[in-house]
Amino acid sequence: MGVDLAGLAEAFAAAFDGRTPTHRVHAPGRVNLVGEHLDYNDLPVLPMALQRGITLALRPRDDETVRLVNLDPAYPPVTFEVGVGLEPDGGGAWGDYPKAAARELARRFAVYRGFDAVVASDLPPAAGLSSSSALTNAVGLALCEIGLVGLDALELAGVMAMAEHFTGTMGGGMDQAVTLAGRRGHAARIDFRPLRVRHLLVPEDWRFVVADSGVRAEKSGPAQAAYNQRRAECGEALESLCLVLARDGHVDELPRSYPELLRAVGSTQAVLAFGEEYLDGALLKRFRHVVSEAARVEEARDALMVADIMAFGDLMNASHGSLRTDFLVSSGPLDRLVAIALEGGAVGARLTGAGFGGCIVALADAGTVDGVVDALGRQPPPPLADVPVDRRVFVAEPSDGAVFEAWPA
Ligand code: NG1
Repeated sequence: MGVDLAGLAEAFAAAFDGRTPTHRVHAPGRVNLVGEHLDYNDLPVLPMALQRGITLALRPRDDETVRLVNLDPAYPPVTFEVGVGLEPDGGGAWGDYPKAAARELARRFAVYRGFDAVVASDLPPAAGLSSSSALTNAVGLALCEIGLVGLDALELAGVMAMAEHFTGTMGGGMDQAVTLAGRRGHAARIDFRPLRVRHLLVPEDWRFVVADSGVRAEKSGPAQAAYNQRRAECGEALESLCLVLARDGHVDELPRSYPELLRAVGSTQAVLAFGEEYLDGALLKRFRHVVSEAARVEEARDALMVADIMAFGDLMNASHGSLRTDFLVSSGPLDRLVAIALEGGAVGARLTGAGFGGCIVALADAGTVDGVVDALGRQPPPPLADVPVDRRVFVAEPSDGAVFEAWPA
């Protein structure tokens, strides 16, 4: 895999009157190792940027027009003017992601200058590897550089996280932060409000294997509604529990976020016990996932720092169980891939990203990783039966965040 730059330059010339690109932008996808559906609850997460992502070959223009030609013919060309009046096309249109970046940057920084670009990707789309954020961030970074807006990676990540709500998905800020600020060889421990990234070295002999289920979790139809519903349920659970705890004098002040609740009550176990006492049904399940997953992120950070691969694997397994039974975002195909990875020798495996489809991530060491890749490769999920193995299973390399640079001569 990887993007062929000569091919991109040729495609650029073919699309834009024989001209040559002047710049390359690359924004990586990401795989989340643990901490799912926590970012929009203001709780820390632990993803890493991938060696695969979105690449743009581009040339700035002197007006506000953006013209994008995607190398994948499934995505028709898109043209728009940078400005505050941009509206989403809806229905999962791929052009909504670049427009999201352009509208937000026009609104906040009065950028106007557009560009022509050819877009290439070596990420599977809608697979929980954050191809949509990679595209939004690549365009956002390009507009900032061309428009001389001096934001650092995390400032831009905060802006892009809000920008992406334009598409209708009320996501958190994980994808934008790791895509822009990831570091080669490291996972990123990301905190929110305020947004902060700490880079944690991934032990040299750990291997994270990504495998695609072939079930697309398009954030346009049901997956978007289900995602937004989960977010709303997490908020409702928090609010109703905090009101009861304040009313009954268990906390001095009304907590207004999950981190505030955890701080006010003092321990994960006590917060979970209050949840069991005062919540029920779907709200209890969503709450239990969020609070227990937050504890797993802390334990996973510790396991990473002392290179305890078995402990990290156990936490991934527990995360998957919680996402399956309490958060209800797994599926038969994802559960099957997790089982295959474990039978193949992985020490842990879980769905990664929002769920509903997409990919799993499994952990193995350097000595056993080939067995895991073989097991996953040998048993393709039915929608991917004819897809080459390197397009559905690969070993993730912790990679750097996005770059904007002169077109390589
Ligand atoms: P993916 O897997 O890319 O759909 C989504 C959200 C994240 C996060 C995860 C679940 C967007 C852009 N991304 O990611 O913020 O909430 O789900 O942990 O909405």
